[in-house]
Amino acid sequence: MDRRDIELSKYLSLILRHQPELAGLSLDREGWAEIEALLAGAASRGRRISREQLERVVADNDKQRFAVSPDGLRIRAVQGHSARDVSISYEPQTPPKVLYHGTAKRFLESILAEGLRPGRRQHVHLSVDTATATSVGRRYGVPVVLRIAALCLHAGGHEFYCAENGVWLTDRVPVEAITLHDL
Ligand code: HQG
Repeated sequence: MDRRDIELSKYLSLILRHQPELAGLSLDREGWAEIEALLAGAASRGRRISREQLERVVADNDKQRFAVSPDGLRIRAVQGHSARDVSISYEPQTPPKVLYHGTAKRFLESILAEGLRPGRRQHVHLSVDTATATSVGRRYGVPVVLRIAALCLHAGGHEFYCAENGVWLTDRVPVEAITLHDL
């Protein structure tokens, strides 16, 4: 993706995960927005987006962050929301034995005291591989990767969901299920 497409991806993440009102939109419970309304709302605020560019950013997105409805009329972010109106009905799934969470070293003390919490988002985000977790952690400082005993948690009653783009979600992770993964 070129610089302009990356910039649009960031704008779509902002609107479709966090602050739809910035484009005059509201999202439904499943996170969907009308594409026409999104393009019109953005245009009226001085941001011109062509349908072609939007489709390219959805298709070429490195993390496949967005999905278009089968009828081509609506768009949503597949995970990562903080918007309160959104509550996507993810299907609970059995996770792999181990999942990873990338964070910054400076958060470690707090995480090892109280476990992983969703923060402003609706879920704790987990990945199947350490490379993704490392890059997620790097966004906030010196990265550390935590190994999460996902299958044990699941057996103990914790629900896990897998978003369309392969990111795993859960409500919280207690300290007992966390070990440090050596990078
Ligand atoms: C940390 C990216 C202190 C947590 C990624 C994280 C992901 C605690 C931060 C998605 C804590 C929240 C989400 C505790 C958790 N004490 N710190 N008890 N519990 N934290 O951005 O997981 O590129 O809301 O470790 O791929 O970093 O945007 O979550 O550092 O899927 O599409 O609190 O964002 O995707 O930060 O990232 P975030 P995240 P995109």
